[in-house]
Amino acid sequence: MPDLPIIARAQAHAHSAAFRSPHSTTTYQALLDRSAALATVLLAGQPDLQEARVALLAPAGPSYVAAQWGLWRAGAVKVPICLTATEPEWEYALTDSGASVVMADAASIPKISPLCARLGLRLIDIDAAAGPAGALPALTSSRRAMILYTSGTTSKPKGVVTTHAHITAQLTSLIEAWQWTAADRIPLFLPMHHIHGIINVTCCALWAGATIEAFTKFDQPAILERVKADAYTLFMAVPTIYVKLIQALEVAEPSERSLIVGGFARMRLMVSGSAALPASVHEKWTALTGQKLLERYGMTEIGMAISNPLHGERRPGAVGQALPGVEIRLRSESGDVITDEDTPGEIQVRGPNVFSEYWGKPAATAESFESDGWYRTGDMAVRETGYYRIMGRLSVDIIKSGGYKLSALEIEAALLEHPHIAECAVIGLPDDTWGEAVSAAVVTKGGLPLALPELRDWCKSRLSVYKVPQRLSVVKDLPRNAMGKVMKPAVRGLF
Ligand code: MLC
Ligand code: AMP
Repeated sequence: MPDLPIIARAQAHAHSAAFRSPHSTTTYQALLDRSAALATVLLAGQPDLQEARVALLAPAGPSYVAAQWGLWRAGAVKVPICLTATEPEWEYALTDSGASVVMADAASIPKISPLCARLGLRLIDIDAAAGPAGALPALTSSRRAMILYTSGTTSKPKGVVTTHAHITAQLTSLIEAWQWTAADRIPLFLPMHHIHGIINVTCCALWAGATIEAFTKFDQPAILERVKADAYTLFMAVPTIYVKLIQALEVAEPSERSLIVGGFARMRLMVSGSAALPASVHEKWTALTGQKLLERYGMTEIGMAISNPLHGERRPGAVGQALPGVEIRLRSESGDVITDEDTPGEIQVRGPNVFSEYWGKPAATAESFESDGWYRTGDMAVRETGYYRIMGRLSVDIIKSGGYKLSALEIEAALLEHPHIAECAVIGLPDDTWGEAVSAAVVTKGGLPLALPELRDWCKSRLSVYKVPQRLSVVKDLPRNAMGKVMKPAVRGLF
């Protein structure tokens, strides 16, 4: 039985650098060796973990990848969890996925070990676990590989299940479209519990035999130093990061600015995605650096689906055309497939890249597919002279802040636990930096006072910081319709 495709690809580049930092280089062979040792530790004498769920808590870097490959090679399913999540959020992901093991880097061990003890989970320190590599199971690509938690139209996040075959399809489509090669060098600074960081940057780079420079977060000064030194051929980020980079360039000394701009200008490709890139940001970036950003559209459930071309027109405000192997259609509210240009409809997707199920949620899975098998994204788009342009979402309860997808319902449920809050409505308001800013309109009990700084502090023990409201409006009443339901569009007027 051959190895998993991702492992076979790594073996082909055994002696190349997979990761490079100012202090060290990690070859593909070193990652393969570490992952085989970790797989053996995980197996602990069993022949195959048979899709047991193994949570992964670690920053981007060689340890993360060694653990990812190790658990895959042992036959387990990876459940990456957010480094900065709160304990209740970790607990939800661990219990919902039925994880039996947590793999964490040395720095994360003290943070998660009380929870693992309480839930009775085995905890493995990725940086300490070592030993000889034993026999590993033979695996096929139809095995489940990953459960990624994504917020949506339900209060609690849903686990998106992909197999190794789905991941391979997502990767090969991007490798072909953006012509990744072993000569590519890319910085990795995105969170490692979402596909942008996992699939588009890490897995694509390692599939191609390219080299990654990992940062534990978006460390702008350190990254810009490396940009100046021509360290990268590729750059992938969310729109908020381009907004922040534009702000930094605008205030930089002219000599410093020209060094940074030179580094960006010499890259072979710069990509934006995960949220709408305003045409004005696209155009400003081109004016500053000469680079035309390539905007693409994707989603946890489908990987990347639509992209502007590597060669050809990259149109500001548009996301381009279907990626290789991916089928796209627009469907009207009445259920007709739209064939005309300029008529908006819901984006629906079909192909080997599309996930199989929401973990343990057959009803939610069934609802998200049409009866003819197309996945319903919930995003609206229109096709204009051959290119798709995203128009927004069908649900008002989904917010995108700095590239993170958030559920207004999840945030409302948390706010309702606040002792002063009687009613609330959460919406995303347009924001130049974050795309949308989480904004809460609240009615307090008996008119009790409530201020944003205290509310943010209170929320931070319950919600990841990027979900915490950035704007607050204390009101007497929420706008409700005759049925008593809050009218979210009217909530905007309260700010
Ligand atoms: C950080 N903060 C945020 C935030 N990120 N607030 C709202 N929304 C966010 N996204 C908070 C910080 O905690 C801090 O709060 C304050 O804002 C300022 O922080 P900062 O240091 O300026 O921000 P930074 O840490 O640099 O983070 C910004 C960022 C980050 C853009 C780098 O948000 C990020 O990595 N986003 C990418 C998310 C992502 O990968 N999405 C892809 C999902 S997959 P305080 O209170 O401490 O001041 C997907 C599919 C696809 O969407 O198509 O790719
Ligand atoms: P997630 O569920 O976190 O994977 O986020 C996927 C969602 O991000 C999509 O359903 C879109 O709403 C949004 N998205 C991703 N890329 C783009 C883009 N280029 N333009 C607009 N929205 C995008």
